[in-house]
Amino acid sequence: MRLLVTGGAGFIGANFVHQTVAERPDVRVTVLDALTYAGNRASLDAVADRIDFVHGDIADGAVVERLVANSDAVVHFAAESHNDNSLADPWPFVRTNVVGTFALLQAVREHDVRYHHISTDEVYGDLELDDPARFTESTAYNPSSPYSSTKASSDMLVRAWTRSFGIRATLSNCSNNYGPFQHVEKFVPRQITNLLDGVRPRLYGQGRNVRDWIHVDDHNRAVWTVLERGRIGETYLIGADGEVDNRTVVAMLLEIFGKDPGDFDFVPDRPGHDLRYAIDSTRLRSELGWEPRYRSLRSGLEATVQWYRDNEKWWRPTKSATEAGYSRTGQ
Ligand code: NAD
Ligand code: TDX
Repeated sequence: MRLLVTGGAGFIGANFVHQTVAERPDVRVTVLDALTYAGNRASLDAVADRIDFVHGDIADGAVVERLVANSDAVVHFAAESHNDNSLADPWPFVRTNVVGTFALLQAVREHDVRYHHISTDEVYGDLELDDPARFTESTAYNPSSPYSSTKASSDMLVRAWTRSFGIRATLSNCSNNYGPFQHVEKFVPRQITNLLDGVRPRLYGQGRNVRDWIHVDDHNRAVWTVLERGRIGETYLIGADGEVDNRTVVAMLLEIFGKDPGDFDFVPDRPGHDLRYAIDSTRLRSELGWEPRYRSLRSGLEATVQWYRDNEKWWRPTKSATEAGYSRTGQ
């Protein structure tokens, strides 16, 4: 099988490529990645001689057409992915997430190639902290941020291309991922690398916002499950029952580092900050038999802390520019 992976030099995409190369010798992987600030060639060093890497833009119709024509399936991870950046400058989000997805859809339509679309639970907006509800595949779309609205837009394009043009597509919407190779702008690696640098973790607002954490390897195993056994045209929510508020995550990290639980700072809140995300992944579990392997956030975080300790060479070059960006908003 020839598999085109967009965004394979990013966090989830790189972990997907590692998992695929390790577990599926019959799959020939080609990565298409623009190597934006979020992409890192070094994330693929360990598999470099077992994959093909193309440095290119998913919004470039000619490149996309050529690569899709030579593939049996596409898994589309490439995106602008950070909410805070989307508030400062939304255009790259519209361009990559909407126009880029459009280019891929046109190509898979033209060449009748199987397509799996990676999306987020943020398309559903947020839930109240005390609401017993969780998101399901039939929850109405209600995105809050420029980032989530462009992801919602791309999901809508996929659904329309499936119905109107009969493309062979599936979608998955996953909750917050953590694990190796995540950019230091994101919550978990930002706090881990701060702690490694002797800097106090920084919580937006009151730190009460809840995210539904899943280890990136569990997400990627679910993606393979849907790619192989998902029903064409269907959406599957991916989540591992990992609801925790941000304060608790920081408390766990402080404990792992042997620090006082009060050793953190509150910083200005994110405008429009979604309160809570929560995934009901019953369809994925009961129809396709997927189960997460990481059962405890605490032990998953311990392993992630160890990865950042062991891989300073990977994250150090991006740390100071990322923190300089945050200092502009006092965050
Ligand atoms: P990331 O920002 O770490 O990586 C994105 C990758 O896409 C980078 O390698 C970047 O260079 C590449 N890219 C960006 N624009 C491109 C373009 N125009 N052409 C080609 N490549 C381009 O993102 P991530 O956290 O790995 O997220 C991957 C996907 O998973 C995204 O679609 C995101 O919406 C989705 N998702 C992420 C999470 C999460 O917790 N991180 C949760 C659910 C869904
Ligand atoms: O320093 C911080 N302090 C803090 O309190 C940072 C960077 C974040 N936060 C909060 C904001 C969120 O409530 O932590 C939570 C997680 O923040 P992010 O890592 O920025 O993730 P989030 O906005 O929840 O979105 C993530 O999950 C869904 C990914 O970035 C998206 O790509 C994905 O779709």
